[in-house]
Amino acid sequence: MPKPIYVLNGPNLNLLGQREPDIYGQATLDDVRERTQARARRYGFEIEFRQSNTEGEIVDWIQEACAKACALVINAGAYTHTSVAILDAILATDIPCVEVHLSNIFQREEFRHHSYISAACVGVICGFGVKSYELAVEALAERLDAVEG
Ligand code: CA2
Repeated sequence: MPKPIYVLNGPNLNLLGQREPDIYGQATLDDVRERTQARARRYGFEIEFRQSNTEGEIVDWIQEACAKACALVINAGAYTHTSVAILDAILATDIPCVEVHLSNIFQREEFRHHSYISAACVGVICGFGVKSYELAVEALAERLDAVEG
């Protein structure tokens, strides 16, 4: 059994489905978990899905993922645009990381156009709602299969 793919979610994503459905859609974070899990299983992977409103906790989980996960998917929420600590944590791992966003951050306010963490990621997927997570897991699963045969 391969190590799981860690799927980490940042601040306020626990509110999904309850507020701002015009931007983030109707799906709840539980729906995101279920759809991402189902997609990963198709490729023979399990996921470890978490959400935190605390920057330090996310850093701790990235460090944990380095030892316990085969890959990382991260929606760092607003920390995407502010956090050198999360960038450094991802840079310190040797597992592939994909940055995801529900919304198309480039269609939104200027301050959302810059991501600190993209530089540490193998790819970035945004604008497809929950599907962004499914696409990330799919891309990682295919990449891991290609690397490990
Ligand atoms: O589009 C994304 O996935 C974001 O990472 C979401 C973040 C935002 O700061 C990024 O710029 C783009 C915000 C997550 C907040 O989620 C909410 C969900 C429902 C209601 C209120 C906030």
